[in-house]
Amino acid sequence: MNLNKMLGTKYPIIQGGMANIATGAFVAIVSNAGALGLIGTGSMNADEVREQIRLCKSLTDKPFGINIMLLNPEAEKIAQVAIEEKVKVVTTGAGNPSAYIKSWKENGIIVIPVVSAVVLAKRMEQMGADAVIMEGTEAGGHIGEATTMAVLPQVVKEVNIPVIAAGGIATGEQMLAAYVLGACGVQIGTCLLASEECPIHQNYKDAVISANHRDVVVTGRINGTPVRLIKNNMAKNYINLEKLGADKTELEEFTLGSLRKAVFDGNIKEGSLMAGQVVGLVNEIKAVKEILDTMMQEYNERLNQIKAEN
Ligand code: TUI
Repeated sequence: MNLNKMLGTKYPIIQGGMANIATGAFVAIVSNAGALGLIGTGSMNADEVREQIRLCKSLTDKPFGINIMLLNPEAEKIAQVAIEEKVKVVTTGAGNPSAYIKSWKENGIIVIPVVSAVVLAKRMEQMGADAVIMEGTEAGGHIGEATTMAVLPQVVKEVNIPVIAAGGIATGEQMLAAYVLGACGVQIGTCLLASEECPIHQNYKDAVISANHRDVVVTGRINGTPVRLIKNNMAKNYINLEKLGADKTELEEFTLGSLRKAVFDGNIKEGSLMAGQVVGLVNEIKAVKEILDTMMQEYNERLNQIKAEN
């Protein structure tokens, strides 16, 4: 499957719908640069989502979508806003979107759930999803257990819909690897944090640029909401709270509240600096367009090099 044909994009690249980060304005920049931007509706309410969709429409005539984080209590209302606002693409995360897929499809929306295991990918295919994004545990934010390398090909083998790879992808070489494993496109997040246009605090960007892969850790392994982020005071406190038996809701609120501290206040000690294991490859701030163009150029160069050498 050609993802550009399915989505109407220039590049088969989707920008992850990062909560509190991927605003309508940022998404328009990403879509104008050739990828599919996704508004990260995270913990927004339905009115805020509508506002961001309208803002994005006013800034681009290129295709874009929204990501619905299913732990959001407003998820059902946001699912309806997507229909009312005629959003082209909906992706979902952190849960099972089965209840909404039929009505999205009846309204002509392209539905692409994010999954982190083969079983959910199969269920999404049965429910009528157009494609799935297989997100490996290398990713930043809320994650599953499976790696991109080991489980992406298992998803490709088990479903007949297109599979997009996420988690561990920041370069054209990694994108090519995902294609070799059967993906027809990639979703990226961490490398876009280090863009000039990304609306996060400069301190967050600086932390991403200076971090290496051992600086990211996973909180929430005990309570069942694993989140990958850059290690700091907050992460250490969280892991301690967990060990003391804090309940899941308390910890989820703690994480979402601290994401805002990182994104808006630049509080790198107490904020939740969500990022994936690829941070070690992200070492400078570039324009979104340059990040995307470079990725495609690397992809083509490595592909040609492999062909020439064999
Ligand atoms: O959703 C993400 N990444 C996120 S969401 C987020 S906001 C948040 N903050 C604190 C706690 C929770 C969320 C930050 N990063 N990625 C997509 C993703 N979806 N990864 C894993 C999953 C997933 C997990 C379980 C998808 C489906 C699923 O289904 C469980 C079921 O019901 O079968």
